[in-house]
Amino acid sequence: MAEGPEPKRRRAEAGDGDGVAAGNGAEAEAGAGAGAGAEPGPGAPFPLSSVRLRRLLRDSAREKAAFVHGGPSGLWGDTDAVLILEKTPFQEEKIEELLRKHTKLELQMANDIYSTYRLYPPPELSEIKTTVVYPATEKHLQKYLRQEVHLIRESWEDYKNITLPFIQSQSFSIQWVYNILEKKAEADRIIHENQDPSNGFVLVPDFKWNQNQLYDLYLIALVQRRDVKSLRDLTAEHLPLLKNILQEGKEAIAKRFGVPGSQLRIYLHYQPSYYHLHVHFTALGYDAPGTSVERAHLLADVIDNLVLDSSYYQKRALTFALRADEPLLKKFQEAGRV
Ligand code: M7G
Repeated sequence: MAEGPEPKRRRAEAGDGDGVAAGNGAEAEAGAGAGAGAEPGPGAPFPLSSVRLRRLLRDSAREKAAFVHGGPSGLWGDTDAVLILEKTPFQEEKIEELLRKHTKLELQMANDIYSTYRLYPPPELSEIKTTVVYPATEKHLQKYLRQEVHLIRESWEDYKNITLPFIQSQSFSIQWVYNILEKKAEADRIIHENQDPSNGFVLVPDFKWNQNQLYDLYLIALVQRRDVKSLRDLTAEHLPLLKNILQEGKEAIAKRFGVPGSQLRIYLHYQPSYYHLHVHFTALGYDAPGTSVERAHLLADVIDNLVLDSSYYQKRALTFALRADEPLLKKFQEAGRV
């Protein structure tokens, strides 16, 4: 990872109890330390302390994260919530402080030159990044539930006959995207903006990244235009837009964070979760979720493919994985395509 300016720390992300809500959309990113019993509504911190655990959807020792199905009680009613609890990466400049200021140290074992300990950090060095989706829909619960997956090979005909009608009836709300484009949410987080209605986009930190360290840098570019759902819609008409994202996105990240374009992985997901075209920018050295070959398509390759053939993505088959109980898998099974 390149050396660069330290990412700016936002107050709410530092866990000071000053929760942030992501506008009026159904999905909000909330800060920690919310007090129980706060009035519900846009901007009110989510009452984390009153959440009852309904189910552990998934946990991951590698990601050091737990995905929890919970429900707040009291004023917030009985609606479902998804909580993502995630231990944050170490920050180099905090390591000495961690060693110096630990509240307790327990020796676990000692053998020859080796010893292991349990070190308990002080509260300010033991942040847990907490993401709240509230109210959460059944689709959110399914998204985070651990399940078997199946690989689909979707032809263009499959897309038109099975996938497109399905996403038109079912897709996730993209209100959060419109909130960003209209500056109703996350306006203070915008890293770069091109306001052209056809070829412009907004670059913001992905809500998976707390911006405290560059190791797991993650930003997304959301296009201004609202008529492009996914990779499948792209033609040569969109080349100026895609080239702007690639070029200006790299420049903005180099300028703000000091990470050069050669250390960025810039890609689209197929299938995405949200059908409003967006591009992921992640640090090359970070094994970000969703970078597997069956989901990630490098933006530079997408551009080259469209230069070669404007209808490339309306011709070729695309592969992706679906979880066992996703309704789209059922549609492919009913059509005899799995
Ligand atoms: P995707 O490929 O549609 O789906 O990417 P995925 O979530 O399965 O990867 C959408 C991206 O948008 C993901 O990287 C999310 O972490 C990110 N994202 C989702 N929401 C609801 C928000 C939000 O409210 N704010 C920001 N900044 N990023 C979000």
